[in-house]
This record gives sequence, C-alpha cells and structure tokens, in this order.
Amino acid sequence: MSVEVERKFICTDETLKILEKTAVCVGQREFHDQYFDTAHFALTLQDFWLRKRKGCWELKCPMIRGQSKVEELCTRYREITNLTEIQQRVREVLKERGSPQLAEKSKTQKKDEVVGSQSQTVTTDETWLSDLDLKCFAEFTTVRRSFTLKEDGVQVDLDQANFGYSVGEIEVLVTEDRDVQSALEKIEKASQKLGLTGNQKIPGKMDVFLQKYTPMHYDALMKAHIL
Ligand code: V4E
Repeated sequence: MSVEVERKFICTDETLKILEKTAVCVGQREFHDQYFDTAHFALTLQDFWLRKRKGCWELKCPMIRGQSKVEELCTRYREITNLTEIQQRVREVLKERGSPQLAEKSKTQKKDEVVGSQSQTVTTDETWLSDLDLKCFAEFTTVRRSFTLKEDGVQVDLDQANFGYSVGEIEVLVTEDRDVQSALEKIEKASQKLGLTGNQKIPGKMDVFLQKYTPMHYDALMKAHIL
C-alpha cells in the first residue's frame, strides 16, 4: 500500500518554460479511466475513489487532512491496488454506510463466489460490481506528459483530459505514513521552483467532469465538503 501526496496546479506558459529547464521529460502516455460508485454516491461521499485504469483496479482511500497552508493545497490518499483488498474495503465502507442493497445482496451472492488464495471469498470481476450495485459514474481519457524534477526526483504530470480540461500535478508517492511530512516539504519546494505562488486549491479532472456532466453528484460532494 502506498500514500499519494499531490498538489494540483494550472500550467501556464511560464510554468512550462521553468519545467522544461528544470525537469526531464520522462514520457507521454494515454489512459482511459472509469470510476465506480453506487447510485447514492456511497463511496465518493466518504471520499473513496474506485477506479479501473488499463484493466487494473485502484481504490484511493482518504487520510486525515492537515490544517497548514501547504496541506490545504495538497491531497493525500492511501492507494490500494490489490483487487481482493479493494473488494474487502469497498464492502466495509458500504456496510458502514448501511447500504440496504449490500445486506440484501449478501444473502444471494454465495452462488457467484469463488474462493480466494487465502480462503477469503472474492467475487469475479463482473459480479462483484453488480453485487455491490456499483456502476460507472465517470469515464474519460487523459493524455499525460510526465517530468522528473532534476534535483529532488519529484514527479510532475501535465494532464489533458478529453473533455477540455488541463491540469498539472506535483506528486510524491511514499510507502510509510511517517514520510508524508517530508513528501509535503518536497512538494512545497517543487512548487516554489515552478513559481507557483497562488494559494488557491485547483480543481482536479473529476471536479470539472462532475460539474459538467453530473451536477447532482457534484453538488452532493460539494455539500459534504469532499471536493
Ligand atoms: C482522489 C480523487 C479522485 C481520484 C483520482 O484523482 P486524481 O489523483 O486527481 O486523478 P489522476 O488521474 O491524477 O490520478 P493518478 O494518476 O494521480 O493516480 S477524483 C477526486 N478525488 C478527490 C480530490 C479532491 N478532493 N481534491 C483534489 C484537488 N483532487 C482530488
């Protein structure tokens, strides 16, 4: 499990110039993301983000948010990439939320289950989503250019989504919680290097996607202070 700490920014021509001078471009790739939730937003209202990218599942789980200025501008999420763990965590989150569908479905799901390697029951790819009433609520394609800042090895991504929004992010991945503070410091340093002076939180691709295509979902998340 790793923790992703990141700060989003708008990449101006000026930022791009600095980036080209102080960073190495490590490549460009394109990926298609699908995000899943229940009809009542049971996952995202608790700040859990279930995603399928290039055939791989990921669950981003919230961590306590810090109060300082730098922490307000940064997000941190624990990332789970093992499908068995994802399914277990999603079930727990939905149960905590008292999802009525989950209680009902768990009575009937047994016939679709297969036994996992450590005697855990894991449903197959197709069935677990419908068992938990999870449906795709957002999908989009991103073209990403990635850079590594020369001295500190911090990664900077410039994303262009296919619904007309571009955003940059400075990202540090750590494996231990105790390293989050140093990740925040690295991000702060990188932000200064890139000349990011603004103190405003920049919307991510999801903010803009939901606002544009599913405003009810967007409003619910805004009301719950998730976005
Ligand atoms: C955590 C989250 C979402 C899931 C993924 O968001 P993000 O990291 O922005 O996407 P992407 O494509 O850069 O993923 P990566 O390749 O880095 O894994 S969607 C919404 N959130 C919550 C959230 C938030 N509350 N505030 C901000 C600024 N961003 C995201």
